[in-house]
Amino acid sequence: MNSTTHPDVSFETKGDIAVVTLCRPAKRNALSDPIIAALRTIFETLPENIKAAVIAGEGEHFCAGLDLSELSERDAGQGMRHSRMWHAALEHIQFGSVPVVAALHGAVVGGGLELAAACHIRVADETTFFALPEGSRGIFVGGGGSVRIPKLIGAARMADMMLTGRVYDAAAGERVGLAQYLVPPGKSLDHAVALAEKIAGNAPLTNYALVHVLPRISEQPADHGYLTESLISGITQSAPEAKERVRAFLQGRAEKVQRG
Ligand code: 1HE
Repeated sequence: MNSTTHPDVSFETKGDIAVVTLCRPAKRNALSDPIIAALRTIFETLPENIKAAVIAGEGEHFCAGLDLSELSERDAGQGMRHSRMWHAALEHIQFGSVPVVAALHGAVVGGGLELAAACHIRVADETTFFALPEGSRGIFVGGGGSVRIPKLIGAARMADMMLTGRVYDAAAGERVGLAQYLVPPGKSLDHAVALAEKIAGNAPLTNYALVHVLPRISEQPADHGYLTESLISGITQSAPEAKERVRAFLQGRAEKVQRG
């Protein structure tokens, strides 16, 4: 299947994996309002057979952030509503029906980093660089970056990126937590798809718990978190699929944990 909701975003499926690609390379995949709307629609309406998704970018760069050419005419109220529109779209990625892997290369800057931060796993190739140039443009993040990025790297590093224009290369980005995987140039999409295929093989309830419950637990006070954990733990292990998976291991039919 191959369909699009906007010419600057492509949607393809590979079995039970969806691959969503920003296709505006001439503008470095700058995120226009129609692209944000298309991402929302895609993640809000993923077909039921899709078990995991990948977001990638066409051309030399993953994404140059907000389309700055759309910024000039907004007043304060419109600016706030615009930011809320990004929030709603990226919520459908972070808290949608499946885990999402970002395949990064080249520029992952501004709103591009905010988009990547809404995904569950980030794979960077060695050409990747991360920056938050909003500071030098006289603006602030508006796509949820101030909530999500400190959770990856801490508020101090995010403030440094915005105050000083500091750019993290791929290796430094992986070291501080902007990406969880670092792969050779040109390999991030393949690696992301391979991870998505692995994720798609998990029990659906476990994936649901990781997308919807883990981030909530991490925001709860510890005693609430332990209680929520016990509830989701009981629910996941009661599923027939979990019982069969444990039985398969005990009978020597399941994959073992391998040394990394
Ligand atoms: C753009 C954008 C954009 C490129 N909006 N048009 N983001 C930024 O401040 C990053 C701005 N972009 C850059 O710093 C560079 O473009 C890159 C490092 C990403 C790539 O450099 P390069 O040399 O490969 O490309 P280029 O020549 O700078 O750009 C090619 C074209 O893309 C050019 O247009 P052209 O018509 O002159 O060919 C650029 O103007 C255009 N372009 N980036 C619009 N961002 C929810 S709040 C989020 C807040 C933000 O994200 S603020 C934006 C942060």
